[in-house]
Amino acid sequence: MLAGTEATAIAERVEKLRSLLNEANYRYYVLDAPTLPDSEYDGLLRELQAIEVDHPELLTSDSPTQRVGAGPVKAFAEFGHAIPMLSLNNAFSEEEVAAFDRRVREGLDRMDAAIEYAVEPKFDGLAVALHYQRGVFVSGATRGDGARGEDVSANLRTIQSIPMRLGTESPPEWLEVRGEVLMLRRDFERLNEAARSNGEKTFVNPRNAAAGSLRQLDARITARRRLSFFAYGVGRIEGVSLPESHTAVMDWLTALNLPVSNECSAAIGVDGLMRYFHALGARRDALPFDIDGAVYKVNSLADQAVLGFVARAPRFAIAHKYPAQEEITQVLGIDVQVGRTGALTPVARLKPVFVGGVTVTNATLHNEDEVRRKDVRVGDSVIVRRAGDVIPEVVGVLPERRSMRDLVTPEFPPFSMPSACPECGAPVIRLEGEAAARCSNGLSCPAQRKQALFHFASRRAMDIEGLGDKLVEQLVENDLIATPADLYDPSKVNRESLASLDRMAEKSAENLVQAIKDSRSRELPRFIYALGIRNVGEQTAKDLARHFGNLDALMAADAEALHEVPDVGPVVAESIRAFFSEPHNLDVIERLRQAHAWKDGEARRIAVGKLAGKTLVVTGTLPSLSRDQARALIEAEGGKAAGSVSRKTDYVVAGAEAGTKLAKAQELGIRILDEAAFFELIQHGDNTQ
Ligand code: D41
Repeated sequence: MLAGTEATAIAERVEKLRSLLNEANYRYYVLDAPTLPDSEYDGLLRELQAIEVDHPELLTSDSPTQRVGAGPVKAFAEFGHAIPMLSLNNAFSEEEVAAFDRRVREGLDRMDAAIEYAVEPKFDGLAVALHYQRGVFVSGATRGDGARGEDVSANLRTIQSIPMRLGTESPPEWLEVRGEVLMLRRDFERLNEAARSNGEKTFVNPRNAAAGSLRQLDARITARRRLSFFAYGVGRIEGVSLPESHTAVMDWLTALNLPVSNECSAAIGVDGLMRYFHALGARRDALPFDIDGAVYKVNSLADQAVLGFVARAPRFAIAHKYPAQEEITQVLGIDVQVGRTGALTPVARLKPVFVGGVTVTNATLHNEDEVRRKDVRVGDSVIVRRAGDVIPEVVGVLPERRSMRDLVTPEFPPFSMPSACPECGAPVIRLEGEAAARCSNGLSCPAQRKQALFHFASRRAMDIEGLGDKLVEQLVENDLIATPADLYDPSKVNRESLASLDRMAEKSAENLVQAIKDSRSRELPRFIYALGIRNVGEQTAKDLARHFGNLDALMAADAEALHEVPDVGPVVAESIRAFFSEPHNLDVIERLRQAHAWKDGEARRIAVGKLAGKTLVVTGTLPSLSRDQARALIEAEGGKAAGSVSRKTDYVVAGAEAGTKLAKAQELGIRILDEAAFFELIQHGDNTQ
């Protein structure tokens, strides 16, 4: 036993350390605004750990040292919810939202009123309840079936944004906070990255990763997984009275240091709900976490009480869902497609499934390693994802369904890449360090020839209207054309030869001849892009055209000259050099030159404009300009609008919700402009240097 004064001093130090660490944690994980350097945090934590080891009587369950996770348990204890955790009814359309609003107005007998709603994201995670007794976290549980869940207190303690003590001097006797546990996308990527490099199985999406991590019997594993929590309501409450509205409750929880998403807001009437729904939907892909809809709640708690419940869902709330971005379907077969550059892409043929707003029948499997890693086989049940306008992909298989399948059909072998090109039979090669296996036959492979031609004619390249994939296929298969230059050869492509093709009326033949004519003298950037040089996309094509001014200068450029172009690194430079070393390509270009297929610049473009020679990156949402508009302004002033921040960047124009690009700019000490400063720069140039 210690002498009284010394014991008091130690206890006070422990208290002090805990409150410093809790505060630092809160600032780091909830406010996203760290104030204490990591090294100091670690020092304080170690000091606290040392005292707790020497004085075990001072150890408490809410100590910051307890977040590392307790040892494994055999099973979770059952946890009965004092107040049942209800479920939410869903709406999938504006009509269903309007019907919900009508039922609310009827239920409140205020048919002509515009109702105020609290609006919030529908987090795609797991519902949990956190219990605080006199401000200290005492237990927490999953929702389970709503009446009883699992006691996952030890796991919840490891979630850094969940306070172990509420941020108040006068805590309520009891507070049950309800919310959603999820994994941020960046933490999910990091977790899968680590799993991949260790040859372990990856998670198919952040939701599964969050569920798998929270329900670990060994909380030390949960601690390493980095989960997040957002509050969306309260349950059992004692010793305090709630404010009058849901939004005020959320503000109160915020003041208690609980994490509340800043996407939470209020809206009036169906119009207000729909505006929120669309605005949130537009930002959906840019949010740091997955959501599957928006949740609307009658804001007045008194009105909520009047409305009450039907069955197990409240009448005062509804979840308005976005079209699902992921669905389960079955793999009917795995094809291998040959792309423009000869890359072989395995593609899953799927039982048709409605996902992300369209019916999907094919999904990319990216490359050989991806198929192997996910071990996708014919007959498997798979999760297909289509987010935004991205090509649908297979994110993973549901292995538990494979064992069921094995009972009825024989096992399918693991996928392997063919050794010969499925289109031309040439050997398939895979260079060291490359993910893609390729057909070695170049433009002698009809598939590559078709893709090259299709790309050449595409809208953002030479823009030859009417020359789609079906027509290109016929032209190549009937040996009318083999290269883009043949398009401009009237002895090959003319009204008669075109009209002889299947499903080609005279009028459309005439239109195509005209469209080919119209495509002559396209500007250099389009032409460079149309050539289909590996690793040269639209932006790089623009950069090259701007830098070299004409095609001859580009063709003559050695690696060193190419490196002077912003954003051109060794890989791109090598692709360009390889392309222009190929005799076949030189021959085609010469014929295109004679056909006047493009308009060359006179010489290197003279740098003019307020931003000449400057590289800018636009990130986040600007108050009035769209990102494309900002880019256009930069280019009009002779500047370069780059996609990523590097040491070559001169300015970063940052709007709301700017993320990693802004952080990187700050790290590199790059000048950061808001929209107003950007306008100032465009109008008056940089006056500060
Ligand atoms: O983000 C969510 N997933 C969310 C779920 C939310 N924002 N609010 C919710 N509100 C409720 C009520 C209105 C019943 C308190 C919910 C859920 N419930 C919920 N989560 C899982 C089942 C129900």
